[in-house]
Amino acid sequence: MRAVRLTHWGGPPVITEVERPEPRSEEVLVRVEAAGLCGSDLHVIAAAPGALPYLTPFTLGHEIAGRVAGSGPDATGPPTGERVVVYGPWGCGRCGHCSTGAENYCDRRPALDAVRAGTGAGLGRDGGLADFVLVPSGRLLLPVGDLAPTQAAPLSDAGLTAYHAITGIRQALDEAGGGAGGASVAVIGVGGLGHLAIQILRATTSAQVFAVDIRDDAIALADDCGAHFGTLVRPDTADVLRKRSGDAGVDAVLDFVGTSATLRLGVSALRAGGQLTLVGSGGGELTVRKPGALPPGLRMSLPFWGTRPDLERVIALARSGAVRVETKQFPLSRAPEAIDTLRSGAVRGRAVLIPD
Ligand code: FEH
Ligand code: ZN
Ligand code: ZN
Repeated sequence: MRAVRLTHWGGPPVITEVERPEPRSEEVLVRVEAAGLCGSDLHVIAAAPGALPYLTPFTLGHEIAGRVAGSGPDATGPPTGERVVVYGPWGCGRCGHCSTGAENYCDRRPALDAVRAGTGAGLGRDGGLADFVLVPSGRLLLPVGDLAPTQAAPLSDAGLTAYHAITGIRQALDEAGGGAGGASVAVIGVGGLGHLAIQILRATTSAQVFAVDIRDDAIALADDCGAHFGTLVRPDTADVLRKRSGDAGVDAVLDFVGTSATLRLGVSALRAGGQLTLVGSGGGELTVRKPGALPPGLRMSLPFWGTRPDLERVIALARSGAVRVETKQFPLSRAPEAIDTLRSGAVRGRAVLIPD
């Protein structure tokens, strides 16, 4: 089978012919029908030797949809032929967090990384930029019904991460809902995650949604996704957002970029007691000091990926038609081109690769 593999740190991903894995014990083999590309893939590809607790070579791809193609004798989960998405954070499956489906916060992650077990598919373990992917357990597979695979795959990472980030601001939105204009949320970065966050906010909250990006076509996408207002980044963007929110400031900011500039913009637009959620891995920094310039009562969170119950909910939203993924599709054979296109910022929505 073909697999897009990181053969050594600092090298380019290479489409390689490898043995199709045989599922044993609880393992399940999935025939990949679509696999999304993520900004984190770019970070993994660019990582210096030793920066990540993963051993090369391994196959990339942590945003996967396909059909169950076989399973080991002790496997559970969806039957052969069922179309599924892969829940990507592969935890120990037994600790306090994993037992509630929050394998994204597995208590044993350091120990798993120490034995080079990796974060999950495409993140130290062989992932789904391939014809097949081997999943450690059927508990990591969620059925998607009649969703197209190119719509389903992005839900497992972009959709799940956006949904989980929004669960963390619901309290701030509920507390603010009684205000004059109701609650308001700024979505900074309208890419693969941001465009889905806008749709999830519109489908599950009554908040006013304001989108911010540096690209005209991203602001147009935000509008298509139901944002009440969109603006390019300008020197006065924080003031523009504060005015839009009724002068007090927005109740929550979802920063899907995560640079020092977007963090500064976020806290400048927030009202007192507001919630800043840092999702993007832009490597930005924010000085937290008292006394200081941050809004009083600031609440901050750094969510990571999402839980299995979150993924069930975002699949249900997509199946209801409330969430639709904007995709730019590539055949698997053009994976290097897809990666370069993502890196150049030229992907509107999410890049998805399809085994050709
Ligand atoms: C995965 C692994 C490591 C860092 C970040 C991520 C995200 O892409 C998951 O959504
Ligand atoms: Zn990702
Ligand atoms: Zn665990």
